[in-house]
Amino acid sequence: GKRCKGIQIFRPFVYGTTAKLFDPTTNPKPEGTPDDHTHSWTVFVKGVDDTDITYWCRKVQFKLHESIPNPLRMIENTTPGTPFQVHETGWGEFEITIKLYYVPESYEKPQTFYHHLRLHPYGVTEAEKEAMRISPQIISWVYEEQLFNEPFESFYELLTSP
Ligand code: SLL
Repeated sequence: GKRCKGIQIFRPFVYGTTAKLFDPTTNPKPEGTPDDHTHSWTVFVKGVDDTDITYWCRKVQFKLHESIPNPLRMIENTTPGTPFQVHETGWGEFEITIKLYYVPESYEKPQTFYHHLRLHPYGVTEAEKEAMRISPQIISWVYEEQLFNEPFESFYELLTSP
């Protein structure tokens, strides 16, 4: 195939973590969770407002801390419009390596991002404290735009067909 010369296409997405402290009323600890685990958390990659991204993003690998069983998690075949995500429990913060794999039509190499799993509310504003009192979770989300530079013609069609 041929590349579309001079064309750049951006596709927005969101990635990040959401964590919740275990609490008997708001977030009870599931049976069998190790005693030292203090939080449940999720790391995800998804479309903005849960729009589908599976037409350009084929799968996502999350590399967790090596203290966690099976730290390499490959997530694929999600229903379009639902996040690529991993749920876990634990006690500590660490850097998560997120690797995006693109659809084969793109001929793009996988791309790596790094994201800090945030469990503790530091540096929060009064407004954020109030929001956390109502819905106690620690959110660390990043908005990103995936750039496809001079995409192949067949991939360009995939990207731009409704
Ligand atoms: C560090 N920040 O760099 C620490 C590591 C690791 C967190 C934190 C284990 C969970 C499990 C867990 O929460 N690890 O046992 O499944 O040394």
